[in-house]
Amino acid sequence: MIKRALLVVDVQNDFLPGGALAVPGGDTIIPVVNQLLELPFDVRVGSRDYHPRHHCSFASIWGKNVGECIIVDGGEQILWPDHCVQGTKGSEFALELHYSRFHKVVYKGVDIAIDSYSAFFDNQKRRSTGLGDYLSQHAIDELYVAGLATDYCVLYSVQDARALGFKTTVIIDGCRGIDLRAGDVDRAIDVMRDLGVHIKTAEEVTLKLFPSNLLAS
Ligand code: VGL
Ligand code: ZN
Repeated sequence: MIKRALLVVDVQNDFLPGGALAVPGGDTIIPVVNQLLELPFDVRVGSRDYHPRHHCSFASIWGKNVGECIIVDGGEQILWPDHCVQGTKGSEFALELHYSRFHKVVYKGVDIAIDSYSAFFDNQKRRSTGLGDYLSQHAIDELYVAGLATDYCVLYSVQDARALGFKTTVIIDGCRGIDLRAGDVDRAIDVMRDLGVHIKTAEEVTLKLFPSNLLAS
């Protein structure tokens, strides 16, 4: 039997319209993701971006502008507004998200000195979140990914998933991107396709994997 996992990346208040690092249309994926969360994937995992108050990815701590790129500890770092600070409302899962359906939640960006876009590893590949081990323990073959943002945390998570050998599908109507530079989302999708990632809609995935669920809804 092929075992399949659903990974929902960073559907948190700060990434929704009105949040500190709002992803345009970020809220529109919630009904799609909630439908996916009803499906009988072998495991359903959520990730949370979860930064300490003075995290190195925040423009505010460097006295620089949001969107600037600097070198931190030898690596490039795009500077963001303060977002997903540990213990704040902005860091919580979106209220309407059916997060009680997650079997596991992984936290990323928790180290003050290094950012982590991927739900698997930080940007310098120094520390793992435990997601890879968790999926291996459950003998997962295939990973289905939705969430925010297509051109950052979804892209980086999917790159690591491929590197770890998971057959990977991005559920495109369950994702929205930032497009800091116009075309970033389209480029991210091209990069993922080149890695052999399948790009599918929620309906296509549901029909293929769980046809009886589609008829029932
Ligand atoms: C993200 C920028 C900074 C994301 C997180 O979830 O895509 N983007 N931190
Ligand atoms: Zn972040």
